[in-house]
Amino acid sequence: MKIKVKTLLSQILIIVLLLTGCGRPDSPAAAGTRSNDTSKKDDKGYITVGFSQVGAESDWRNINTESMKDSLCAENGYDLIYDDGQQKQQNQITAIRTFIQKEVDYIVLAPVIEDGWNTVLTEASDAGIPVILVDRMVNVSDPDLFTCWVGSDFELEGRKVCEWLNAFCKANRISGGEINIVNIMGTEGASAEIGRSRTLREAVRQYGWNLLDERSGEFTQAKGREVMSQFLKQYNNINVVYCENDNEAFGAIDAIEASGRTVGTDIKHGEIMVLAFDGSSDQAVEAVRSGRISCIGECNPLHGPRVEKIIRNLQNGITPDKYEYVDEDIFSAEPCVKSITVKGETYTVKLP
Ligand code: GYE
Repeated sequence: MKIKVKTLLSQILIIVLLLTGCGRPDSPAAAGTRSNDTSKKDDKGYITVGFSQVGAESDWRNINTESMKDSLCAENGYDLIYDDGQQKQQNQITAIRTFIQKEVDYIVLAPVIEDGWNTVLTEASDAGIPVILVDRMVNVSDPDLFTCWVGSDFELEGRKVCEWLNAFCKANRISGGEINIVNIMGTEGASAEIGRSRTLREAVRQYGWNLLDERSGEFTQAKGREVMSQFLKQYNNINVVYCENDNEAFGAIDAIEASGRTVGTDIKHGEIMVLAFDGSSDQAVEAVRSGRISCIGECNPLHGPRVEKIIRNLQNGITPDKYEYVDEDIFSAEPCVKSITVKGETYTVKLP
């Protein structure tokens, strides 16, 4: 009899705990919860997200990964499946197919390059899984294959840096024909590479600079160093290097210094000017402040909270903007250029 009372009491306790929601320490916080809930969640109440990241090629990327993991965390109600694509599209396609098999609620994709996504994104769409793009863009036949995109305006970044160089030349009475520039491109076919390279080529035509050569540094420090040492062996008149991210710039600086040259803005007296993008790491901030990198077009990696907000909105039936561009600055310690104007918009040049 005693045992039966005990069993009854424990059954009542279990029912009370279940009704009050206690006794489930692994329950997520209230991300997207609402009464009359039609939003997506797994049995435990978590929103499952598969995130296919490009890789770990740069400081920007590592900060971006941290930001995504911090925002799509268990405390915010997410079960995140993270996959590092190691800069290979095929790995990313495989990851997406695994996410589809696992029936995740959302797929977040940072695509390594723009082309080649039609098939796998059609598979995600057929499975009814929304795809949120972050950072780089895809080039697909039907824009309905993804829900929305959030990232940077890479052409604007490129224009800003080129305008800065043009303003620097004007201020120092350097003619366009005296500029001998090499481009260490990012991963070919990636939105960040396409936008930043395109705007450089436009500025070259517009301002009469000499573009001596362009080669990919794949957004890594090691490749940046390798490409810059090849350039230095091949051309003896380089006075500007346009690096499509910070890490390539660090590698290029190593190569320049190893060849016995110095980096800086005094190109009339043999220095090589280093231009870059991102400005994400302490090392990049230091390089701008000390003048080793003359100008950086900022690229903001902190997309985690933005993606989290998009998912929360979707959970609550709110349609996000199809394209969301983030605001960014331009950094330099060189005092002769205070501001630059691109397409009628003026940007103050800042110290990072
Ligand atoms: O500039 C670079 C990274 O796509 C914006 O990728 C991103 C770029 C960033 O590897 O550092």
